[in-house]
Amino acid sequence: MNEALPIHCVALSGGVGGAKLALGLSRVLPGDALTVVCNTADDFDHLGLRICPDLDTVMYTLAGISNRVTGWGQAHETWSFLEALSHLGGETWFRLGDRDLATHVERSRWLRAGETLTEATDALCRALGIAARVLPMSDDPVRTIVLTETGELSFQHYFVRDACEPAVSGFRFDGIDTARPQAAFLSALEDQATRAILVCPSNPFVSVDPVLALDGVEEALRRAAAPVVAVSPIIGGAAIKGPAAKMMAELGMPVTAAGVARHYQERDLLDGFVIDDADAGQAAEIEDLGVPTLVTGTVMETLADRERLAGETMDFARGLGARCGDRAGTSPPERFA
Ligand code: FO1
Repeated sequence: MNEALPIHCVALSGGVGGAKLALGLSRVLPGDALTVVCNTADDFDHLGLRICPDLDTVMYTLAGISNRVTGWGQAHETWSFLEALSHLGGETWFRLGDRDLATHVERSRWLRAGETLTEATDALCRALGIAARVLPMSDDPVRTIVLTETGELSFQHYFVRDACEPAVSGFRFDGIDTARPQAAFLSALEDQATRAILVCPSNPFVSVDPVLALDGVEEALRRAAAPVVAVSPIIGGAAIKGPAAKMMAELGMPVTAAGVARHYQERDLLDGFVIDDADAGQAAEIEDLGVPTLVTGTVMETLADRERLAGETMDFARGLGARCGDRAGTSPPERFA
């Protein structure tokens, strides 16, 4: 990894897989060279508090306080609040730990004071000592509605209360028509200093698609001078965590890394795709989509795994940089020399 080149990276992230790669990126890039844009369509108001799971998973992971077992919430958690709530007959299906609760209370206080979600997130990141810039995809509300065989479900009802059990037939992002992409996010895509735009190994439907659905985002990705590289969340026909594989099967898609590449490439978004060694046999199929493919180890168990995959993905993107100049129809700037 050539440390000399100050590479500004914009990473789109949702869920646990996204946060893992975001951590790797935060370790191989200088603090001010990483912007992590988080899905906010999982957010919901619960017990009078605004809960922002994908922002919190990234913040906790970058701050080194995330719960490695569950993947969400904080480590060394205690549950006195939830216990007391249960005795009062309150809703406890969505488990809020005592430390985690402080984040929801503080964020809700900022929002009630009229601050934007960006400003609240910025304050929380400063308090947690996070060097990378963590942005919500939008300061306007977007809410994923999961269309299932038994009717519509709000995202957290589908994901947590019903444990992803109902078969999905589609998704709707309520608010998407009026929600604006967070301003610094959109300008980072257009910024000449941005040298890589990474789609983390997150759920394509409920973590990445809400971000892409925001007005102007797909267009900005297609127009970007920086290469757009996605890392497959599907390895060997399965997702490491979460319902992505189940959703793909229920939507009648092939549950493969190539299936994910096709999902993004049918919108002409990709300059590169990263798949696991286990799926090396699919590289040709993905290359046939016109998408150069990096085959490497993408399972991130250790911190070293996270750093290695982040470094390899950035190097892969840098190598593609020259190509994206062709895609944009302009000669590639010297920056990737
Ligand atoms: N996921 C669960 O499966 N069960 C929970 O009780 C739960 C609580 C929770 C609390 C705070 C938070 O930020 C996330 C939480 N999650 C829980 C995960 C959350 O539903 C997912 O992380 C995202 O919405 C999808 O990535």
